[in-house]
Amino acid sequence: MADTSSTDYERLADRLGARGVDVASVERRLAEHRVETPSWGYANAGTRFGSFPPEGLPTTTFEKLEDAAEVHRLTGAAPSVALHIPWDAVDDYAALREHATSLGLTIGAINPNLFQDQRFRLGSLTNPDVTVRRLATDHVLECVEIARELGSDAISLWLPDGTNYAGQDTFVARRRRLHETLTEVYAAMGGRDGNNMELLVEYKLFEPAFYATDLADWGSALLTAQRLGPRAKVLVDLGHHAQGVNIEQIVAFLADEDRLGGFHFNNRKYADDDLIVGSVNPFELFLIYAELAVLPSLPRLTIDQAHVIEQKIEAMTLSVVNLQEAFAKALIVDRVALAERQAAGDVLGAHELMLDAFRTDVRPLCAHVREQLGAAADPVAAFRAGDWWERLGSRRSAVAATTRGLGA
Ligand code: LRH
Ligand code: MN
Repeated sequence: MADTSSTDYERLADRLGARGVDVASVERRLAEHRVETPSWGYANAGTRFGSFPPEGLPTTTFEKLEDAAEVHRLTGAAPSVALHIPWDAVDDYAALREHATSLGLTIGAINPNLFQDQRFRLGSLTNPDVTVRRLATDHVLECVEIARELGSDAISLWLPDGTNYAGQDTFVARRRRLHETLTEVYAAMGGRDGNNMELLVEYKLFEPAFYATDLADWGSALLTAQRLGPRAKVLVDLGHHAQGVNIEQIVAFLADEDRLGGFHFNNRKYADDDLIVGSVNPFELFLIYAELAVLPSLPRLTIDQAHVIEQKIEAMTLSVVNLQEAFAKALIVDRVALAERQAAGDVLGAHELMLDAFRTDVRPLCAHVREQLGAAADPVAAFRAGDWWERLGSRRSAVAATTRGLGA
């Protein structure tokens, strides 16, 4: 990223001010913008065709938090980390919570894992076998207890359940089983010691099921959330839609129903590719933020990516920067002129106002806000020039080498 000096910032602030933008309020909202990074984004990730674990990979949840703290240090906007159970299970959750606090982090949403246990072959919370449903429900209830121990206020539930062949099971029977098991989970999340934990219901069009997925789209997730109660909301993963689906419209509708619980930000060209958010379709990301910018408050903004070949901390840092820039562009849309042109039926006039904002280079503004937060003007350059390897990476790889018996 070019060196965005203070003069670039002043020039941009003047131009925006001249355009009627309240720059101070834009900076305030940018400074409040908070992203949750996923513990699994720092760990080894691959495709079914393989993985390429780099040197210095974190191997414990404690180490994953250290890398997350690096991203927060660089961007000033990533103070919480989502965990996945059992991938991040530890013996002492109080110690983990302490470690997070010592790193200036909090624990975000807790993600149960209903897709790896062999007993979930025919489903987890929807499985025809009541003993398997019991098992799956108990796993989610265990995650609720873990969330309490870690001070987390959300369970982020992705249901992989579905079928692979017509006739394998009955759609409505599965749906009834899901509502029965989720009702128990929802009840267990509420009320005690006043913390009202939120249940985030994540839908996905397909995979691992390839005929029917029980929560395949926003509609089925919304109906399920509405049936459970006000603390159940829908989570939008950008990689979980059919090609051509208008995600920003889904976001607007869910927010209008007060059921927009959060996001799993990433990007895709083909299917659930889990690439860096904004790396394939930055205009779509801008349009999603254009819907968020008019809301009284932002929902949970979590990244959910798999960094298979790229340096994981740099990838996460660039992702947070892309989200900051998308929000900044959305905040400078001339809403007054937009409403006028929409009312006047000035189709392209309205569209061009969106393009004006999207085409504005907001990097000096984001750099300025990050510096105000005590973070790096250019986080990616700061990481590349930084000493993460000396401080953390090299130590881990030395430990890994000895444990691999490769010696120094
Ligand atoms: C499923 C998913 C879900 C996670 C997993 C890591 O595709 O998006 O959110 O649990 O990825
Ligand atoms: Mn996801």
